[in-house]
Amino acid sequence: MQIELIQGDITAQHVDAVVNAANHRLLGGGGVDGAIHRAGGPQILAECRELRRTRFPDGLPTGESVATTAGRLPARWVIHTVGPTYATTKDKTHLLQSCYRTSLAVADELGATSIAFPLVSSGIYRWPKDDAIRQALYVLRTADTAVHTATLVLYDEATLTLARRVSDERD
Ligand code: AR6
Repeated sequence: MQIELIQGDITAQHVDAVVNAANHRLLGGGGVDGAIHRAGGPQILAECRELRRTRFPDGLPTGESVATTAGRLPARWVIHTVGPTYATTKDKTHLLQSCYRTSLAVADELGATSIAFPLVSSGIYRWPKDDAIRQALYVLRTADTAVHTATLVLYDEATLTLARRVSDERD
């Protein structure tokens, strides 16, 4: 799988599937979640409500992912995932990794071959950006998936610079 690091807005990505940094309720929020629902229109929220009613009455668990169509976005699907909130007292790394892993599994089920991820948990959920990038790259580099291209979309230039630095760490 090819991994690309770019600076940009997740809602503008021309890929099969964009990932939403959602929450358990699946009913919208701030950050990426707000941007996706604003740009994608009411169809996405209607499908999220239906998912809550049918498959996830108690909400989508942390680390899990589920797809809807993408409304007015250029992508075909939105894959909603729930990142962990950061806590110094508890290591939730496996849950953050799980967001990327389960999103790729959903992409495979959909037949999506290109996917764009935001830096899950690194905004409102306060995960340190360098480690959020490290965990994302670890999963993307080791994933067993039919996805051809994964784009990690960094919101600002400083985060893109950081991502390039973290990406070079391994050698
Ligand atoms: N495109 C790409 N990246 C973005 C965009 C955008 N349009 N907007 C923000 N970012 P966050 P989380 C970056 O807070 O930490 C919501 O209320 C941002 O700078 O969107 O997982 C949900 O409903 C940061 O680096 O997601 C949940 O309640 C990264 O995307 C909660 O926030 C993720 O920031 C989830 O918090």
